[in-house]
Amino acid sequence: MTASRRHPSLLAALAGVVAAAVGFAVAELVAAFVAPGASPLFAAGAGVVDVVPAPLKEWAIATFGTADKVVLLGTMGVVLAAGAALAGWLELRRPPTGAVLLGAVGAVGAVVAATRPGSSPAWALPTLVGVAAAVLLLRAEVGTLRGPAEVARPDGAARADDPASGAGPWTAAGSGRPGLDRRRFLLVTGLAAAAGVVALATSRAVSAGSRAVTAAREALRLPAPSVTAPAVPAGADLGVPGLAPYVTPNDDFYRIDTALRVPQVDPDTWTLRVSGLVDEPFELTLAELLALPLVEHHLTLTCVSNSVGGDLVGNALWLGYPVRELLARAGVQDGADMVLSTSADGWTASTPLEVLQDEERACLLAVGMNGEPLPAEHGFPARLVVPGLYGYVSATKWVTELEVTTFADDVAYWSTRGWSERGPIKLASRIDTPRASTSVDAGEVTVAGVAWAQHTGIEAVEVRVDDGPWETATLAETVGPDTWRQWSYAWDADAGDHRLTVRATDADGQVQTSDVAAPAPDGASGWHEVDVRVG
Ligand SMILES: Nc1nc2c(c(=O)[nH]1)N[C@H]1C(S)=C(S)[C@@H](COP(=O)(O)O)O[C@H]1N2
Ligand SMILES: [Mo]
Repeated sequence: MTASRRHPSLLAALAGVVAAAVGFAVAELVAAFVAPGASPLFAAGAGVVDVVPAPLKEWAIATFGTADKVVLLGTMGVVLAAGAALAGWLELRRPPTGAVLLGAVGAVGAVVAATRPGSSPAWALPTLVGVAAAVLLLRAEVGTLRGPAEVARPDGAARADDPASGAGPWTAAGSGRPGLDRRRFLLVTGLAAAAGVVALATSRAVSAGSRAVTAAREALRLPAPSVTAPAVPAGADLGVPGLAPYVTPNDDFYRIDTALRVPQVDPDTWTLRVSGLVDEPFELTLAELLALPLVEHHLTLTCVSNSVGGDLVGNALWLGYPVRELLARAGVQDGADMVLSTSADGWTASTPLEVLQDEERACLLAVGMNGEPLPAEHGFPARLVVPGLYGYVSATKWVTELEVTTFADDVAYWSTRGWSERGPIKLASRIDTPRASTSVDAGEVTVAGVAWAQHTGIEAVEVRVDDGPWETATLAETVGPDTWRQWSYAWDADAGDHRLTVRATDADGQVQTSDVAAPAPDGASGWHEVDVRVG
């Protein structure tokens, strides 16, 4: 007796997993040719992202931070592997139910892939080919497991010598000779797995699209700004260890979006369309955009999902063209009050028209971030940045369209999922050092952090130790009201457990509220507190 005689169920389950994995690899290969976004795991993941209820998504962002995508894909992988194992087992016990199960899941996946925003019917192809491969392989693999013992089954469910069972040519060879089955099984499975690895490697190599975009980005030379940003004053960065730097390096800049795979937008074919309630809709190419007089501006982006004390906030030097000029060129018609911006991957944001038309506000169609073309994750080749509004209602990455419309007529991506349709950034402050739950030596301790009230500006930051009085912190310099501001406070710390609390006051004299609010629906509020032990 071989292992397959004694444990055919286990081997059948393994067969299911291998068949599904090879199917995915084949689908990846087809996707590399059809469209990168059509890769079934990513398309299905994107579909999951869209249907997951908002609270669960918030929980995932809060719990896993920027690892949320890895967790999602990992979870999907585990669920799919379990389903595939079940399909293998079913295929052994009740053929062809396992194959039918695989086919049905694949059909759903194909529909999801083909109906994603920005997809075409062709996007079903990778999944369909992958599923066909998985089904054929599953039948072949499980066929090697069905020996004479199965032939005698009273329900006749699995007659290995019956060609109608579709078990394939290996069955006939294996069925009459116990002992060969297992070797056959391993041969078929091993060959299939090897083919899957080759398919996957080839798909990577063929993913020339993204490599072409990477190369195009590296070759792109940004023009010099016609309006240069004021130099960052030396006193803007206090250089305190543990304190977020005044300007956030691109690699450290937080990333939040719904895209499982970073959209690869070809800068040579990219256009921005300005449409809707305008006299003269028009399209702009990247070459045309780069030929316009560009403006440099420092501004701090913040995500509405940022919790009190959180790090979904970053400050950068942006290079771009004022959106108000684009709107003026198109000629905005009466009655409009909103601009719905759309990205290459079908995401949308609703930004109040008056904000974008404000002469005093540097709302930019940005192409540069800290002196380089936008990194792919941050919207290459072009995105919006708007001082004073949370990213979900303003900062569209990979932007392709600005549609002038009304809040009454159009609703943006997150506003249909429980978030407020308008999102002004709330006044906030954060303690970066000392970190929560750490120990510091008694004596002078530098407490430091950042505070932001984009477009209004920070006027004061105060720190409180335990229930003591509010003490005024020292503010660092800043380039202007659109960025965060560092602060520090020299604390004469005595031994024991202490709680540090921070609050800011904006340039309008508004004191940061102690009212605690969760991020949904329009941003968190409350004071950031840090518990430290002084030893
Ligand atoms: N295309 C697209 N743009 C998007 C998003 C998105 O999901 N898709 N998310 C927005 C949100 S919620 C935020 S906070 C900012 C974050 O920009 P960053 O990733 O460059 O920090 O991008 C905005 N732009
Ligand atoms: Mo966000």
